[in-house]
Amino acid sequence: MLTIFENIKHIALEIDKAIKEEDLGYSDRCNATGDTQLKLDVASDAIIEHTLKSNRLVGTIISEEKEDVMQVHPDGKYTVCYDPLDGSSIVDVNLSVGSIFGIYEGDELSGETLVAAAYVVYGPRLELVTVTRGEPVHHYKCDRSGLFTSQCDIYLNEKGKLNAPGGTQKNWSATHKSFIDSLFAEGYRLRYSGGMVPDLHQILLKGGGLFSYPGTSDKPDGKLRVLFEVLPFALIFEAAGGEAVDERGRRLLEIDSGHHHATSPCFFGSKYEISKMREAYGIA
Ligand code: P6P
Repeated sequence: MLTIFENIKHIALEIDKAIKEEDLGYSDRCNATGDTQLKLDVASDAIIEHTLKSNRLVGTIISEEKEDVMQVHPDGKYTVCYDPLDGSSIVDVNLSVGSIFGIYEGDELSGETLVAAAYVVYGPRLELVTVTRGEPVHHYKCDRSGLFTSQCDIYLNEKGKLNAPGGTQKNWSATHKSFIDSLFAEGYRLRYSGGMVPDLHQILLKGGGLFSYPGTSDKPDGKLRVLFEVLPFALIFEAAGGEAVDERGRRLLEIDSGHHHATSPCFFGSKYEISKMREAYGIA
């Protein structure tokens, strides 16, 4: 496992360089869900594929940017699902973006087989967060020599102050709108950039709050992908002492992951905010 985290450090340095040096324009290709790919999406995907293929522990890789599953090493123990450059559409306005990795044991991909997760933040500083099931959430900052130096482990407070409400507000349910408004009425601060990685990283480092991407009238199953985005952050938030649930209040790590590109409504937060969500949604 650790060598996969070492691979991710190398990937982080390579993609960070690509973001700063390469063309931000669109390619002539679409991804698995029909979005036109940026040249950076394609470059980031290629960097990750090339690097993970060198690791014999990796049996299979699945990219959010590709339809097909890629067999790498037949005796490899892990399947790595990744979103190469999440939020890439905000790179051109110089906002932070990230890469997200879910490391699953075997070929059965679910919250139960997710044994580790990691994300990289490409921001003013290059940062990495990793977790192995049952262990604390580790945080690293990259120094000028390209070394990832360990910071304090990440823990969420019982209650936070930040509210990151995703999705088009005119398409929210009345229940969701009333819940989000109730947090603002309690004095929560709006913190939403449109990049899942920096928005969740901020809540983790600031000790808590709520990130939500609900089912909406235009996207009833939400927008965020289960294998590549939702489950990795669910493992991280639970390891940090928070909760990660769907719109029925079920632990995201226990939902049926469905097909590879399935999405799910998702709520990530400190315990207080998730209890308020359950109350607002009428969940026991
Ligand atoms: P909306 C970026 O496109 C992304 O997949 C996530 O990084 C982000 O949290 C979400 O979509 C933003 O979506 O609909 O709120 O703009």
